[in-house]
Amino acid sequence: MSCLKGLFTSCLVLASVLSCAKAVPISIDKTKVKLPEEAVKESPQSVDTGLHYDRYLREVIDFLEKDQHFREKLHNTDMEDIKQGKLANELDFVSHHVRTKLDELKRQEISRLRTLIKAKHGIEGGNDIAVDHQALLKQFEYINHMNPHTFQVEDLDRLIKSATKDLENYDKERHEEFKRYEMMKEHERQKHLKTLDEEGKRKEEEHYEEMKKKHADHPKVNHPGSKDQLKEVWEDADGLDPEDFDPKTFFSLHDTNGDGFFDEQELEALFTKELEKIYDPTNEEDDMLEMEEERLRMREHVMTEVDSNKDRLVSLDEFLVATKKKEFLEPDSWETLEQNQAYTEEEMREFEEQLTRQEQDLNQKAADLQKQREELERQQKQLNAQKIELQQAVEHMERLKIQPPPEMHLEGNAVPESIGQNQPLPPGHQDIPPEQHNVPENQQDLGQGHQYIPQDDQPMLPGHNNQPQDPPQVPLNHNNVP
Ligand SMILES: [Ca+2]
Ligand SMILES: [Ca+2]
Repeated sequence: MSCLKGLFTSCLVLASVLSCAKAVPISIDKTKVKLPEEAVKESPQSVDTGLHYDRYLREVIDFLEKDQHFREKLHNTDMEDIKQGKLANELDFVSHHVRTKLDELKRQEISRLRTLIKAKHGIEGGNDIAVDHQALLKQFEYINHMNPHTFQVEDLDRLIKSATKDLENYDKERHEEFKRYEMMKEHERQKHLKTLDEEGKRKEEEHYEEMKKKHADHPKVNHPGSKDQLKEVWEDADGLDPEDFDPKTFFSLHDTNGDGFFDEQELEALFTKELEKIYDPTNEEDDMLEMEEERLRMREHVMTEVDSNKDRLVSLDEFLVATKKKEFLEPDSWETLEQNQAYTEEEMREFEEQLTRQEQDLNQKAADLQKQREELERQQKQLNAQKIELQQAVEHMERLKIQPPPEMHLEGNAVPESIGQNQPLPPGHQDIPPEQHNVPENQQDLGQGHQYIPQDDQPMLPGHNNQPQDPPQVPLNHNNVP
């Protein structure tokens, strides 16, 4: 939310990008400009439409502007025809050099999108799933993906239509986001109230109402775009005599990039003076995000009243026509933002439900994670136990290497006597049923109590003295002790 202002104040319409090849200085408060000369001296900054493909859009327009034929067509085609795709057809007549450049720009843009998709995919953790780049690229409607190597009429047409559509929805999205911000603010307030006792609650509510009242108490706000409003700018910001107010001079003073139009940013800058009457960043009761919403409302209002050809730009002619209307000379009072709640009760209820669902989802995920953690801990314990067993077995083997091995008559599965019943066995050890013991076949039918004595012809282990021991050794196995 905090980036709202930065993001949105840099927004400019496609129309202005198309109409003015020169860049617009954006971050200057035009109401603070004392003399027009100062504004002209400002080094121009890049226009940012706020669209994610802003750079591509601007580069395409910049190159097209270099073509004389196209430039002429661009300036002589009205916005409606541009939207209808008439301008895009002119691409067939631009020079080979410009076409080659556009092909290159498109390839770069596709490559950028691929990188984006890849990065996003990486973040989401799908490492070994094959990515269908072609399918994912299709979501970017402003590019024709059927011919990824060349820029054609279809590409220009898509770019213009997407940018127009996206920009038209831009304000709408801003309003929606602002509404969510306000509802979240109310949600947090209610949540805080619930943590308080009766006395605390009463005090908090009292304070809230007091702040609301304080915020609503401000000097009269002029109707945006009215003579009174512009005259205040003329007098306070431009330092000129109100008696000399002249619309034409006013227009050239505040058309800061000198392109003959008021674009959205130039218009918004005119409202700073009015907004300062309502909002002060040092006041607890003034929310600066609300101020930006108010600025947007003012700009939309003026555009609706003055921009008669709907190209999202106010030409000098449009402006002068507006200054003769009744709304300019005797406007209604302006209803400020706080006079209307940003959301309805129904919207708030839906918002709360949505929050509850999100909370439940989160809780479920937390529970699942806890389960996974417990399972991992259990597996870890098991592994540790196995490790200890293995270690003991290895240590035991080491001891066997140092001690002279006891008499053995088993090959392969011989287990030394010193292994007691309770000692751990090496992993993989299997108890051997008595009948499978490696006793020579001819000895197996001997009666109980018979103890096997190694035969002379059996290989002796080193150090073996070939004498029967007393008591003689029995192949010991922890479950084989009589
Ligand atoms: Ca301008
Ligand atoms: Ca216009």
